Amino acid sequence: SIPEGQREAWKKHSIHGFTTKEQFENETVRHIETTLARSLFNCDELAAYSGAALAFRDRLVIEWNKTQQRQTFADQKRVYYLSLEFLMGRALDNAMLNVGLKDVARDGLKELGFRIEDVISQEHDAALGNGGLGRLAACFLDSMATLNYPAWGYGLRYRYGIFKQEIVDGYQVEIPDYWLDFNPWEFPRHDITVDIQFYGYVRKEINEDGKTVAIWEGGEIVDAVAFDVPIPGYGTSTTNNLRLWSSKASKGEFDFQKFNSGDYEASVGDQQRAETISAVLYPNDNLDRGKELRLKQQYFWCAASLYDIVRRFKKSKKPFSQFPEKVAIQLNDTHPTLAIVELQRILVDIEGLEWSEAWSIVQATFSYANHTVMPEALEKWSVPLMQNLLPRHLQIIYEVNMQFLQYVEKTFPKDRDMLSRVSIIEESNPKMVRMAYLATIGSHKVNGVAELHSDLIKTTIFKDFVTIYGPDKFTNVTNGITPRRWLHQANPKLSELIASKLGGYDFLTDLTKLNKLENFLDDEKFKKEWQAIKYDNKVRLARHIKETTGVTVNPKALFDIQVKRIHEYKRQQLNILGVIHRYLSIKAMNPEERKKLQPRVSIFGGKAAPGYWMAKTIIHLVCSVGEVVNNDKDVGDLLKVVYVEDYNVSKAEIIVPASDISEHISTAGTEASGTSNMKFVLNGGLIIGTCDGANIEITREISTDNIFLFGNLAEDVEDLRHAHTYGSFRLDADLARVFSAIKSNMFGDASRFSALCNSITDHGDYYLVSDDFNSYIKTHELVDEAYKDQTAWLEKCITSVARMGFFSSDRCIQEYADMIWNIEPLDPESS
Ligand code: Z2T
Repeated sequence: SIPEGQREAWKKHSIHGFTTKEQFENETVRHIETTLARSLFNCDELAAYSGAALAFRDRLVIEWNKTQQRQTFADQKRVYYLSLEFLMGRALDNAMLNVGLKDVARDGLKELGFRIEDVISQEHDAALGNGGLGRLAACFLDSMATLNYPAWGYGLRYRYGIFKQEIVDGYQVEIPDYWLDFNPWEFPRHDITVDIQFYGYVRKEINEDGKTVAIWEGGEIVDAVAFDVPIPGYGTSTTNNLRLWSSKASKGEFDFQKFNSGDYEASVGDQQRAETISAVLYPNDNLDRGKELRLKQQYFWCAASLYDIVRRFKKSKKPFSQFPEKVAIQLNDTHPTLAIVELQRILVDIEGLEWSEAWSIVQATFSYANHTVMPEALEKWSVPLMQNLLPRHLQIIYEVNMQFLQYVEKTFPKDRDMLSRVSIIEESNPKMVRMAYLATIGSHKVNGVAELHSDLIKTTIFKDFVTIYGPDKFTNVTNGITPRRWLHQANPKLSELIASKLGGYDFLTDLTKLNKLENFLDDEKFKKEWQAIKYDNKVRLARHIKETTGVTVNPKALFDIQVKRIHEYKRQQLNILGVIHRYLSIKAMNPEERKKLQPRVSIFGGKAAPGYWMAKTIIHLVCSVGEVVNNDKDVGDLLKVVYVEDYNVSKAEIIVPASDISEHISTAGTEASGTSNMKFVLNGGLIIGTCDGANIEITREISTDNIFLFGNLAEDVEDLRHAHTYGSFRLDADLARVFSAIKSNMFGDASRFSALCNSITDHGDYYLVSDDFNSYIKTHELVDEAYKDQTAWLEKCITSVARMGFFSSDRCIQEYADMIWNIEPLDPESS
């Protein structure tokens, strides 16, 4: 650090960041003219965005540095949130709001000749995630910073995020998402580079103390380079760090030797192979494909993060026995489970701790959140694959397993099958490592993400582990969303209206304060304003739909929205088959009957995993139905069907505030939580949904009067499926009529949809589309009926918003901090 004598000079020049409009304009123009080398003659909206982003970045960096110093000095326990996905979306708007200078920026940009909305929309989404799991991680970062927790995120810096989706002739086309062209929000830390080893072999050696030690040698080294992203809290100066690792060929390695020996091409090849590790996000949501490169990504990221965490701890000179008092590591699903093995390896092989002492430290450090019970999503790695890539880690896994099984055998001597059921190693061909079991055994707490889901994991995938460890190891933390992005940022007018009634914006940091809105249910002016805001939001979405699809939709119609990843379990097929049913009904009506109908716009959006053919077929069916319905003169405004291309976080900020009703209609017991359900209700839309995931708790909070529930219950799903496979499958009569229409080529060549239809009619209807069809249709009729009474509808919406306080990610992080991580906030004002 700088010697005492020179510190005055430093302090004199230390940057403080702008607070006034004047200063903001000054900083923005300075960045445009110098950092970007542009001028007022060639400053377009992108340049204006870049300048404004750099001005705000400067402000964030100042608080970020202070926060890191404060946290180091305070020497409190920190939490590290390990996630392979962080679905951040745009940063500028969020930074403006969180530091409380959006109005300043709006006025400043206006004076410089720009509309703030146009400037904000120049930014490319940071889309390092697939869906709910990645977006949850982003909401958690926002809440951890807002609540002043000393917390770091660790992830991978993918060169390509989730692909961009184009719809071409009604089919999904994937375009690579190269997003790093201009990213002012990341700071390369070339000085923070970690060597990561792969392959090789393990040698046993007797050391000076006569102890046998394992030495992992040979193989290859790849460098992990840190890139840091500042995470500002809302209304606090706390600015936490998200560290993303990027892969690079190691300088000291053989590529260099090849280079020197003249084999330039081979050296470039090695370079590229190393960079491949962090090149691309795997585009699957709720599916495990077991690819070697994915395992490499996981180890690369876990090893770099663990090295970093252990290095930081060692600086404190404390004994490792105190590690769990200073470090909590949260695993976002099983993707980072190798971190458990890596910490055990560091403690035993490198730091020389006894196995059992090390293992106690590991268990006390880690906790694991499960996000699905769907068998095809549970991670398993082939033993031969792991043996080759991570020979020492496989040995450690076998040792952990042996000790665990010995304990189980001793404790439950009568249950002969228990051992094979709970073994980390599945005795298949090839053998497989069951990552969810390893994560459970290596953690002190395991949680599900909504009550139903947490109950389900205890009775299904982790049933035996509840017997072994007792029920207290398993807990529930119901998911939440950040009200900053999902109310204040996405729906500024509604946020402002609420603030005007509640006397300020305190509800943004204590969402339960929304309950006071129920006092205004008789306030006619308030209700009119509320309604007008919803209408404006629908106009905004209608404009977006017109611009991107060419379809004209009437904002006075009921907007019915289903946007989420396309998956059979989420049942977009149920939705579109229901839309076809509606279309056929309209066609069968006379003009008098049609007049009585409630006009609707059915809006779909979401990406299908590139290899998921059934999901792609569902997209094609939606687009094909839209083609026919939208051009049918008989139908007009009564029904429109729209597919919104490339659904992502920034699109969600336009779509979510514009819904009248949204669809959360998964087969009961399949959607662990769902989080968009919370976003829609918080923005004054109602829900049609199944008794699944967080829908159940939303219902409990807002009451059954304010939600449209339908369908079979989770407890009955198994029996229904069983009945299907034993020949009692009955195709619903309305659904049969829909299938006949499809088969008549009404929506184009029916052969394109046969696999989809057959999955229901001939292959067991695993997701119970037919079982739930009638109840779904009937419930949509109730929706139409209810929407006719606009006053009552509006009151349902307002009442629901008032009761959504529970679903803030602040509440959720509070629960993790108190019950799982055992960490305290560090208030920047009180130190
Ligand atoms: C994912 O987005 C979710 C679960 C996964 O299990 C994987 C991915 Cl990529 C391995 C989702 C759940 O489907 C959803 O219900 C939940 O709300 C979300 O995670 C966050 O918990």
